Amino acid sequence: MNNPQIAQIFNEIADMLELLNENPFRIRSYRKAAMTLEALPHEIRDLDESKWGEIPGIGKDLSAKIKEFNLTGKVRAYQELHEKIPPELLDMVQIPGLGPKTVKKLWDELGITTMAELEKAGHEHKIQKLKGLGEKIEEKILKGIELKRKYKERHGLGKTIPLAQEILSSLQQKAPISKIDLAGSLRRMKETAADIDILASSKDSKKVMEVFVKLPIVQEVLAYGETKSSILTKQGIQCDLRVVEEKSYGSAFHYFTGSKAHNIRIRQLAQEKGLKVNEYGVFREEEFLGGKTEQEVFEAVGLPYIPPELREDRGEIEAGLSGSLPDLIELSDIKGDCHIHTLWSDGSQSLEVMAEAARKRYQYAALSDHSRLVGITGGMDAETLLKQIKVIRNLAKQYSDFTLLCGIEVDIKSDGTLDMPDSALKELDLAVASVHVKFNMTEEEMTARIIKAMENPYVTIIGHPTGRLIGYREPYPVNMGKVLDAAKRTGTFMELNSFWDRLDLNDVHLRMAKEKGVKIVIDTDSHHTSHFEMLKYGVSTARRGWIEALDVVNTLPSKEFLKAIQKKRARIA
Ligand code: DGT
Ligand code: CA
Ligand code: ZN
Repeated sequence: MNNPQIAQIFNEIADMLELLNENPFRIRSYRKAAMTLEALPHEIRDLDESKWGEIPGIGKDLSAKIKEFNLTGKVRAYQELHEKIPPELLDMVQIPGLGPKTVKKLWDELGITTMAELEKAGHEHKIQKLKGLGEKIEEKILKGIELKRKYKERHGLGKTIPLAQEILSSLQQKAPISKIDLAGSLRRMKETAADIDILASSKDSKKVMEVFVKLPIVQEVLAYGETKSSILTKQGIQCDLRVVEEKSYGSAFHYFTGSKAHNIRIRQLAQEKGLKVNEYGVFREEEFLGGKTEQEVFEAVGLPYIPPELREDRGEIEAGLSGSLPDLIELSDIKGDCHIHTLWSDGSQSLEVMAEAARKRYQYAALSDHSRLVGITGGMDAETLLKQIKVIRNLAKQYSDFTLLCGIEVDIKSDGTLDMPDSALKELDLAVASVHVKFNMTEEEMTARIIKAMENPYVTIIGHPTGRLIGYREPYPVNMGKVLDAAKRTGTFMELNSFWDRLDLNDVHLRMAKEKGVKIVIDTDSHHTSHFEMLKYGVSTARRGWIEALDVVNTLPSKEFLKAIQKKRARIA
């Protein structure tokens, strides 16, 4: 049991109650509890059971449900609700443009209970005729269905990595294992994965498999064998476990890490040397030459060790052969963060708490709340910003070992001007400028809009430059080549937003940026102290984009960093 699992159950209960038109107060209490759990900085199971009910937003009734789940792996109330509702309605709730209220309307008035029926009704333009809906929403729903189909069966890092870590540590605790590792696309830190691949070695693989198929997270056992088993977890994510002999561990580890394209290239290199490489080892004819470690595999084909994030056959083999592999950035290289929200806009914790949490991790950080334009985020106008600056500057004085900076996430309006006057922006240390509204522009218009924002001397960084939300919203159309050229010309930095459902810029764009000499800032976009953890996803994505520490501005120590962020203003202003 972990917090996200319980949060998901509570959210689904809330969705189902809403679909059944139940008491809004009850619905709200489930949603609030889910939010609390998602934001909790520690696992609730690590607290004493008697304390669960005291957590604000949980209470007696819901803590009893968590206990039930902890004991039995089930929540009766949840299962009973499931029986009353067609299962696909819950998937529909997740589609942009829909929500429990609209899904209920479609169910009541058009009798829609499946995704296929929903799509058909959309194509027949029946949705737009319902009261309160209309043509735009119908279009959005149809787009959402398509996107959902595209990402069906693929899961983001924020879902897979915590689950994989939980499975790894349960197996380590409960099974007789000598080695265990994450393989597949997750080890390569690809932004989405079809499944979780785990590799282990053991003297007693039978026992390992027995433990694996009985883990409490198992929903269904898909395959059960002595060397390979597969389970479907309660989260709906498949996990494969392979147990191999220790002498083949390295070659199996390399093989199952992939990617397939990379593996094919390695096999070809081996063939050219009269060797054979497969998941069992490196061979000449039938003679076993090695395979205990990945190093032995790479060495056999004349390559240095290639980090997993590069193994996509995007030039890493050539770079390895010519001795020009990049010296990839590491988590510990990051010295600061420029994108942090607080209660001054849509963050869920106070400015003081966020600053203190940032101090624990970084040498410097900028608090950067939203400007006004994004209505729902409760952003700041110029007057509020100036007030906030005073508060931050005052707080900053208290720190001797940490530089607290004043920033903002300012909206780029549809004409490319900013949602804050220069007279206020110039009081800041830096500004992240982002697009949050009016996504439906042509590529030309959007490109011009962002470039116009970069012409402003006070815009230090472009935030989440393509606006995508993985599995939920496609990037807006934008000519990245032109944007990056303008970034270079104006001395504007590009953000790599580390939040697992953004990872924006993506790996391909990052590599383009590097080639053009554009500098990157890796931010967390934290809205809660627990979000600083996102940094690891950002750094892995940077590694997938061949990024080195020297390509990233916030790897600089405080003094050099301050100089770097002042350079653009000094040049243009
Ligand atoms: P995914 O699961 O779609 O996110 O991506 P992967 O890369 O984890 O792919 P998966 O789970 O099908 O297989 C894991 C690794 O096993 C893959 O990266 C490379 C290796 N592999 C699987 N099938 C083949 C194959 O037919 N040929 C070669 N050379 N390698 C394979
Ligand atoms: Ca996989
Ligand atoms: Zn933003």
